[in-house]
Amino acid sequence: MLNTALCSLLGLEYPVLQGGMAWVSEAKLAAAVSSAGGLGIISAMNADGAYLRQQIQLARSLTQRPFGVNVMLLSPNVEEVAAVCAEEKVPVITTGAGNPARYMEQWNAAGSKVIPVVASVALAKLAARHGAAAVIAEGGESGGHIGELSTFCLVPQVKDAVSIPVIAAGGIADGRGLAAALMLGADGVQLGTAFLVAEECVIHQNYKNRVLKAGDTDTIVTGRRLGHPVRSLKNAFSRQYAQLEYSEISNEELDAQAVGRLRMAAVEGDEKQGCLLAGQCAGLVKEEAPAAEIIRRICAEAEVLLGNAGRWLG
Ligand code: TUI
Repeated sequence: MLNTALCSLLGLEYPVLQGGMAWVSEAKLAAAVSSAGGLGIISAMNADGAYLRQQIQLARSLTQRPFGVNVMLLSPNVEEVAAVCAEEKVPVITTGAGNPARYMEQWNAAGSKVIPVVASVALAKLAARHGAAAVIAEGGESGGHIGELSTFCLVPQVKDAVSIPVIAAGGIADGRGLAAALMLGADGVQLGTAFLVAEECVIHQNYKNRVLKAGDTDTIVTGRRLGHPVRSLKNAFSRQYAQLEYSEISNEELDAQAVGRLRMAAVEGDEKQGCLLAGQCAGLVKEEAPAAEIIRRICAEAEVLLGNAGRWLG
């Protein structure tokens, strides 16, 4: 049985978080992950406070276990969403795509455990100073908005810099990844891509099929020109966007190309013109399964690997 500092901090059976992914991480998936003994997370994405409140209430009706909300700090509704998290006393709040310092006092006062996603040692230290309960060190292997460092290099450096638990994210989709993350000093992992194919995940089947079919070189990073690199599966949209980044099109026009593309992929199932966010580990994701099975399989695999690790000694 895997038992880390993260399990006791958050009251989990398994040291596994489900990433907060726009149009993916809805109450149904979050509740399934939490009920299975991991930590499910609802994505507030760019939605307003009313949507988030309804999702929180839905999750509360579906599971007795703790769950989290992910606040995307670039959201136009971030102030409203931050206030709803505090009012609803959400057990865990994760943040992404920015510096959460200005909200942390409010969230800590509400009794929430705040766990920012960090892509650097500097932001990890800052988060710890502002009272973070843990940090998620996310490497650039992950899907969606990414930083510069790889998981392999980021996690141990963050571990050395802070004394709170560290959760590794980016590139982890099986027991080997979980075992390796623990060896790098992590106290748990956050998985995104692996949960795209959970049975409780509401995204369109076309999106799931693209993830299931993906190989090792099927992701691409776009958006560097605008300062927000994003990893997604290669398709007509992402290839065309990559080309436009090197054209003379204005930044405003380039930005406009991306509007509505996540919804197009996740809700409409447009696998050519939608933006299919996924990490480099998509090539490891081979079959649909209930969230509980995904978690149990990955943890069981890691337990075997860690149990056998002594054979390399002496
Ligand atoms: O946030 C994510 N993944 C996301 S957000 C998203 S929506 C979006 N769309 C267009 C542009 C940007 C976002 C899609 N996927 N993951 C967590 C994450 N946070 N990854 C990397 C970071 C990060 C990067 C730099 C966090 C902080 C940071 O530093 C900011 C600072 O101000 O120091």
